[in-house]
Amino acid sequence: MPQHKFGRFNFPTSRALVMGILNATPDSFSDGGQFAALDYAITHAEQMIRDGADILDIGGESSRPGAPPVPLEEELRRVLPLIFALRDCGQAISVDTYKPEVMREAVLAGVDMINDINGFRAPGAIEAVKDSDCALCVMHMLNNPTTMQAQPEYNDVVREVTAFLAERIAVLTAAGIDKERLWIDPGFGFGKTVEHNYALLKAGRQMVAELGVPLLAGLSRKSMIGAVTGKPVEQRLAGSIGGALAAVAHGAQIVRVHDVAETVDALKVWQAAH
Ligand code: 9MG
Repeated sequence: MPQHKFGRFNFPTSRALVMGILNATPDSFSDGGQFAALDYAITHAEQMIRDGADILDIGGESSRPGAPPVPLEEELRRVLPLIFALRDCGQAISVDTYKPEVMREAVLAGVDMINDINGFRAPGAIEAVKDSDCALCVMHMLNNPTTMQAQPEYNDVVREVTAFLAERIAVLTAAGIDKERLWIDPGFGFGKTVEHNYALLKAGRQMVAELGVPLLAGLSRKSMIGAVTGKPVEQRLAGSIGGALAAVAHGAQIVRVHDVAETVDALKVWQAAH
């Protein structure tokens, strides 16, 4: 049976996987401090596991447009205790970071995926992950989180994003990284208008066929959902489930979501109907 090698795990290719978003950003815990934030994140992770998440994606820095960068030491302080608390939880652990030093520590701590919104472009990023067996998610982003949404422009968004991903795959494999470890992600909302996002969503299968690498899609609660539904971020559950199913219909093998229980149920019904 064909499988995705994913760090310590082998996942079937016969169904889409659900990656639950686990924020280690203690914004709402300024009073309770670090331990309250850690406790809350662990409780949230345990709930996502009960809800059927295949992968937990731990992130210590928000990538929302305009979000301030987090210093290295602070990101490590947020992320590492969570990795240690969760690495033996039975599900795969991914770390969302673009910092090579965080990648190194995460790899040493035994995570299964590094999810880099910067496509492993930072100096030292490739060296940090090269000798591990982690899966690597290579995402496209135009510019950086501070500037990415300032009038993004492409002549042909699908062609340009595909070319970027092809170049990153070539660089990573030339460095000795097995192509089987790689995942591609068009980076919905990262330097794209609503039209760009939907053009990329519809081009999922074409990108997978062209690049020969499986696709991870993250649309959950994003503005591309709000633009179509007219709903604010806290009312985007149904739209996000629609987006997750659309992404899978267009070839995604992992969907990165906030609402794990609802997405897992929707995908079970989807799967039963195929
Ligand atoms: C961290 N992060 C936020 N949005 C994301 C997306 O769409 N894909 C990936 N891989 N990571 C994301």
